[in-house]
Amino acid sequence: MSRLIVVSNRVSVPGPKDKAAAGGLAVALYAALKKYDGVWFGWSGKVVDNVKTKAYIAHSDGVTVATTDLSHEDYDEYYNGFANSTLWPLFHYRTDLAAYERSHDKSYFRVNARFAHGLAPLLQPDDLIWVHDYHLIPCAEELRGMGYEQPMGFFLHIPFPAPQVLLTLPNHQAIVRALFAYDLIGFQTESDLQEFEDYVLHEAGGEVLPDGRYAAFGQTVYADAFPIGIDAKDMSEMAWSPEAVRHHDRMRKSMGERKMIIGVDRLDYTKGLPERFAAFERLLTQYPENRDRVSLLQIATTSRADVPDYIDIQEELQSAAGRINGQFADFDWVPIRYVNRSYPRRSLAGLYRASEIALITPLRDGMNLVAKEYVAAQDPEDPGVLILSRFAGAAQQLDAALIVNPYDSDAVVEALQRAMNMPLEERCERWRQLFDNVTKEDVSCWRDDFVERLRKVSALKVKAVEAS
Ligand code: GDG
Repeated sequence: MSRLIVVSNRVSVPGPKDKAAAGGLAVALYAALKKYDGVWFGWSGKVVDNVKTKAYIAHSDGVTVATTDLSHEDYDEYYNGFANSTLWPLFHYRTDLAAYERSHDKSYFRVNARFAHGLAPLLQPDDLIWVHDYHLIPCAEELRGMGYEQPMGFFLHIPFPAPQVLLTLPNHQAIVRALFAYDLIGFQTESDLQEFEDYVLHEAGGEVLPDGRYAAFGQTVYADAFPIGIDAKDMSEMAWSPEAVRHHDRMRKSMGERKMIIGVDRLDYTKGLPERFAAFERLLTQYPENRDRVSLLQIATTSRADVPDYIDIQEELQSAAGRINGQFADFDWVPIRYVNRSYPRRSLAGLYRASEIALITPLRDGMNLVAKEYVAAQDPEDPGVLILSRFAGAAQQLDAALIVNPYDSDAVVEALQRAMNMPLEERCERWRQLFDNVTKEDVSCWRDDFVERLRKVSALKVKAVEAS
């Protein structure tokens, strides 16, 4: 059996026993690495003065963990620069925020080359390589340039933008060409796949071959949608763990008879938080009976705190929450509980279960795992209502949610009003459909589908080479 090599910007090894500390994705990837005697390669999280190409190696549970550092220049220009200030906003349709610097573009390719050089000595001929996300698109192209022919797959966790948006990126062609060095590209949704296809056909002068491969830049690649899932069983169980029960009870006690709307997001301008606060404010204005009847708990974990746009969004939200609370709060009721910290996963599971409504309204999101976690954590006897943005990848699977356009404040208010008053029977019916999807299409299913498909397409490639 071939080994699995996972390459991602950050390596996130779950603790020896405590699954609850790590996210479902890290646990699922790690489980596969254990099964296939694998290697996890990525950035150590350290920024140092002198970077060595040779990776640091550690072993844990039969998994080889290989990490490399970044220099200060790499961190500024590759990580904060091209990855998080160019590709991230642009792939989320925020051309207004996407900054482009040729020097950052160069650094992006340079760091990818160094990752490839760090990984290369660890590779064996029949390894299967799976690269993750927008930080590392050129990784396979670098490895191919060095003569490595192993099967290589790439999964994009964020949306693939419409061609007209992608064209605003001066080096769009180099980025898409780099994708063609893989054997298989995985997108979150069919819509992302469609945008990729449009680019290949109409911008790269490529074609779709009869066997489904995409051909362009003198190369071919398979591509498909592999919607990522969560470890639903684990999240359902976690919602009844002692820590979850404690948080559930504490929150219910603090609310009395009132209802709670929950939002959990990394503090990021793609998550639609100012628009969410504005919609909640409008709910209190248009339907005053909701005052003193409902609160919004917004947990927003700080991320990328040294990118200026992230500082701006933090300030904007603090001031919006302060203004709305100043206008509507009473001595024993605060409309918005805005919390800038992160909670252990078990606590989060309890808070999900204690909330009657989840308001998940990103302006764009590759998938959105919080929507799925909320569903998994509900009490089947008395489930809450999920309100979900149509621009989250998850909306393409979770259509039994109340699907909203986050730019349409009135529509969000109507959905909130509907959720506040939804009878138990309808809540159960909707939740059952959502839960079935979340459990069936879980993270192991996503992982195994991708790895299996990568195996298949690379076997086809070998056959084609032998036949020629
Ligand atoms: C990217 C794509 C795609 C949040 N606060 C806390 C906490 N979290 C956890 C959530 C969830 C994860 O972080 C966030 O995942 P999302 O999917 O919502 O969003 P991104 O971070 O933007 O992830 C996204 C994903 O990759 C996977 O492909 O779905 O579209 O943007 O698991 O629970 N976890 C803990 N405490 C917190 O306070 N422990």
